[in-house]
Amino acid sequence: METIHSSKHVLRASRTELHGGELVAPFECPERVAYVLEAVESARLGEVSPPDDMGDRIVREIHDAGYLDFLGSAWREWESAGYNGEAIATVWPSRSMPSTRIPDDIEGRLGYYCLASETSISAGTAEAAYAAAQVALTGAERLARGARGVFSLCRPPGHHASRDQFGGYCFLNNAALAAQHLRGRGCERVAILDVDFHHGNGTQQIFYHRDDVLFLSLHGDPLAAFPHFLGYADEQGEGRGEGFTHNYPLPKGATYERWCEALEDARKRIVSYGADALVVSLGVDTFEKDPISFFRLGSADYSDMGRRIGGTGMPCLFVLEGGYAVAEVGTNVVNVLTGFESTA
Ligand code: 5XA
Ligand code: ZN
Repeated sequence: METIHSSKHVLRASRTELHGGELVAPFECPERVAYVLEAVESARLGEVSPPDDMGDRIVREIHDAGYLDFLGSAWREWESAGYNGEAIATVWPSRSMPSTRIPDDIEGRLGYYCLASETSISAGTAEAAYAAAQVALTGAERLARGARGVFSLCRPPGHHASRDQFGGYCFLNNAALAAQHLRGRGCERVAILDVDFHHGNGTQQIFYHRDDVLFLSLHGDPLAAFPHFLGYADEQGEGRGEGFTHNYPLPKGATYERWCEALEDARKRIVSYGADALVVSLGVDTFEKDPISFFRLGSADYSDMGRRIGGTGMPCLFVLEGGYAVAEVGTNVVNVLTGFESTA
């Protein structure tokens, strides 16, 4: 299996994350990619290639123009405002002031375009996010040209990024971009299976009214886990999209056995939908040693997960999302990919 990777991911190297009331070194760090690449190489998974320049057309189809302008200038504006730290949102248009007005000032714009304050914007963030988008789009193009499986080693991740908001370490929604590209390249129906520990709220929002992209997410119950405000089982899509979103919130301490019951249901739905291609939002923060999550999957479970995904018989693009037990992230990701390969 080919891996698409951009060295520009290192441009996303923020110093701060707001976690437990403290500014800590971010869990989502460049070292994650080094471990994944090392595992890809030692498993001889296949060639590692840089992304092609796929342009910004699809990025503009999925994301709001004002949001993209904001991402492009936020760091510059923050610096010129004279602040010393990284750009962290502190005020939002919330339930008691539900404004759609977009302020001029950077503090106000940050709040308007942010959905969770753990994620700071730092120098190089927009460039790294754009490179990750190209990694996803290139992977999708490889699939459109006939590859059975491709791995887009995206960083920063994407599944929390909505049409016009960043947060949860995500800025551009890599999996959504890949699905949209596949739609334009002749796939009538695309499914997105999100196996990250956290609900893919951004992906859900982007496709919530559409019937040409089926979205399924297995995740920690939002009553107890980030992103808290989306990802419940009764969210099933709206309008034309009704019945094309499926959420599987799972309890604290869920084992692979329990997790797999949800995967099997999702798999049946993907097969009966008749997707032409499957995009997997591949987070491995479901791992038992993950520092910010609460499932109990072990390293060997990821091989089985890959085999089951391969069992759908569909061409599959794996897009990296979360996973913060840094030393084991590579092994767990590559176990999924080799499991999938074993079903060829
Ligand atoms: O998949 N999403 C993540 O891993 C980010 C979670 C952020 C929690 N504050
Ligand atoms: Zn996650």
